Amino acid sequence: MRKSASYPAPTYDDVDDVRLVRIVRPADAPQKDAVNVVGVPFDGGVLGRKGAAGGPLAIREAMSGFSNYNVELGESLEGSRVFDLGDMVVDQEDVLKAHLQIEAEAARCLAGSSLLVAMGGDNSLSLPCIRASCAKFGRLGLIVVDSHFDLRGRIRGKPTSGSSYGLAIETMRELDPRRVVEVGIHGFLNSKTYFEKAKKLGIKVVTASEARSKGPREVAKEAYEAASDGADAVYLSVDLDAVDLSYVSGVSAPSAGGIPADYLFDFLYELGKMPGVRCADLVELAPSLDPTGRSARVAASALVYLIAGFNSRKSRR
Ligand SMILES: [Mn+2]
Repeated sequence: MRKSASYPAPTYDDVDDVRLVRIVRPADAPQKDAVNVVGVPFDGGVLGRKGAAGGPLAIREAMSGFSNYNVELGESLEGSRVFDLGDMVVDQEDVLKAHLQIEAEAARCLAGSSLLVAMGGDNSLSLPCIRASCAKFGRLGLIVVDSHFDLRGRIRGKPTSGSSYGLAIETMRELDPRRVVEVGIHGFLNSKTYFEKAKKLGIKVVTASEARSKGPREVAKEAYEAASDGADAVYLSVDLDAVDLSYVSGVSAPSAGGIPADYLFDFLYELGKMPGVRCADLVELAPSLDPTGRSARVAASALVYLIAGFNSRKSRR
């Protein structure tokens, strides 16, 4: 079940500067040759601080400040096909129940979508969305942007915001860990055990410092090559906590030493162009943890860069 999304009306209308929120259209069902976005207001799986249930609404509100043209990229979104399928209605207490609801709804939203973007919500929602993607596409590649490996097992029998990629690899044969790339790992934020687990599984790890020295375009290209090799589709999972806390403090686990916001934007723009990227999530924005609204602006920008990349795809399935 979903409930429809609402966007704040622009404070002004100028025919020579169409606001982005005039371009995003509400839709009951996923639209073809389009980016479809769907909100997942759920934070029942978060290990740390709650607040991510407010993410989808805050991203929509932040988008109301945007125009449709980017001078640096030379990209216009006027006339592009972007649809908002609304917010999933999910159980807020029972993670297992919520994940079943998310998986079923993600499957419905993926049908016919060229690119589906799930706006979280906590990072636990990546697991049911990856499941739905495996069921739809078959062999999956996975590109993750995150400060953390998120390779934990279940805690007290339940998945958490720190277990999505570990449990996805463990439970889905469609997801070969050699097609998994994790970008943005840094700081005193992970254990040696999980790093060794990543290496043993064959996951490609690109630390934040490696990512910075190579640059976003090169890292996006290499990550896509690895993730799409032998895959039917690529899933892109973006935990906003990979971005340095000077830009993004409104997440459960803000990180010092993360990638800059503009790095994430360029990275997502490049991956948005890649035809194999069919499903993405943007998770962990917890607007109540950042009253300045900066984090929500970064999250909304990240979404728009991904959409702009998609818009310049040559072929859209
Ligand atoms: Mn994380």
